[in-house]
Amino acid sequence: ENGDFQWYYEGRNGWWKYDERSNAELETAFNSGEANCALLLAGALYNIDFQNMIQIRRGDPTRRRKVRRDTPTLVVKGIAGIKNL
Ligand code: V3L
Repeated sequence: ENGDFQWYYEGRNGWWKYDERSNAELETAFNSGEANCALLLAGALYNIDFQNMIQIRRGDPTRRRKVRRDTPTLVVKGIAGIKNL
C-alpha cells in the first residue's frame, strides 16, 4: 500500500522520484518515527535525515540532496535516474 505519499530527491533542475522499494522503506521508517533511514542507492550507501529532509552519502557528507515527501502527482524528471520520455 504505497499510494498516499511519494518521496523525491533533488536533481539539477527538478525532482526525481525514489524507486518503489526505497519509497516503501522511507515510508515505513518515517511512519515509525525513526530519525533517519539508510538506503543503498545506485550502488552507494546513503542516509536520509528526516529532521533536515536531506539525503547524505555515507562517508562523503558533501554529497547531499534535499528530499521531500509529497503527493505522488508532482512533475518529475523521472524515477531513480530513469528519465521520463
Ligand atoms: N536514487 C537513485 N540514484 C541516486 C539517488 C537516489 N535517491 N541519489 C543519488 N543517486 P550523489 P540531474 C542522480 C545517484 O548525491 O541531471 C539522478 O538520479 C545520482 O543520480 O552525488 O542532476 C540522475 O541519474 C548520481 O548519479 O552521491 O537531475 C543523475 O543524478 C549518483 O548517485 C543526474 O540527475 C551520485 O549522487
